[in-house]
Amino acid sequence: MHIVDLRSDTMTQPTESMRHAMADAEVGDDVFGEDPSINRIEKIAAERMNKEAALYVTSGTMANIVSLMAHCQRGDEMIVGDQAHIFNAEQGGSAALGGIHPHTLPNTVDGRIDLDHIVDAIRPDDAHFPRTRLIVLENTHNHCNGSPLDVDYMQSVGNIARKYNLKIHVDGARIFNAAIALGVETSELVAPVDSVSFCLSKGLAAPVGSLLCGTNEFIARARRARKVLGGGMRQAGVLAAAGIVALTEMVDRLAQDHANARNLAQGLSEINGILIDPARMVTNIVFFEMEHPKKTPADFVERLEAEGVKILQEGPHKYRAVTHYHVTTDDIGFALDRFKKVLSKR
Ligand code: TLP
Repeated sequence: MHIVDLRSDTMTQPTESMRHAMADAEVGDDVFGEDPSINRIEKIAAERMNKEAALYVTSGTMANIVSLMAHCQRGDEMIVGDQAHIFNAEQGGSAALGGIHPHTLPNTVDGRIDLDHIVDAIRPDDAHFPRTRLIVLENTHNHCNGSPLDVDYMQSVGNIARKYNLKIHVDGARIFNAAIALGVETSELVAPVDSVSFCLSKGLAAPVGSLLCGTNEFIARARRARKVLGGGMRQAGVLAAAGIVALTEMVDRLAQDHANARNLAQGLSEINGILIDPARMVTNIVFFEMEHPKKTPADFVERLEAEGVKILQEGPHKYRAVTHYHVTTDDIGFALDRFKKVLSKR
């Protein structure tokens, strides 16, 4: 049976060229700094982001927690959007592992945090308050329709951070999607920030791995945090080898995923009962809701899956579909047909 798996771009499988690169990878003990493939991917990542250094870690979650721990001391506060992955979907690791207090501010529908809200949230020096240390952004913003934050916005937050002596971390799990959607260099997008993490194992199709980039001094602290979290790896170059292919061969094609997502969003907007603003879906993530939730089959997701289309339910009436390397233009037509079929039978 033909399956179109739109649950996440994490469903991507390593490409042939990744599998070959993994088999041929030169490796060493990375805790000793002696894995040539890890050293190479860290160099490539730092260059791509125009930062001094980079650190290879297992996952987006590890990149984020390591970064927060390297920026903040216990009892410090970070300003973070209420829809952020770091706040909602990483087990509260900032508090649980880092002792870092999250100060949440509302995210707008396009993944921003209002600039005035950020300034108002910065704490004065007072023994009652935690110390504001860090601003956290997410680009693209997963739960805000996969929206990219543009260069102007990044610079505006950068200006605030400099004025108040704060640091900025960007959860850039899908930062290349942002750069491609905006038509800018990734390095330009992250120029105003102190650290950026990005994932190899989402739209770029590597099996595992994320990178954290920043100054030499910051990455040295992050390397210590990675070790205490059990993230020191040995001959991990077999993994990095796939990541190098991801960075060199898989970035430019993300534009195709965006085009497919646009078509999916447009098609969904033409189906009776589905609520979506297709103009908002400009990367590979598509969110939609149901106009009449009570009329929606309770087993909507299961019925769709039985028809060969997998999506994720993200709220009582909210659903997510994500395009990626294994979703073709024809698959979008197939998926839209199945949506119509399932919803016409309610
Ligand atoms: N997001 C995943 C899972 O949460 C389900 C997804 O399917 O979207 N930052 C952002 C913005 C993310 O979307 C994710 C993963 C992470 C961090 C965490 O990355 P991993 O899963 O590698 O720890």
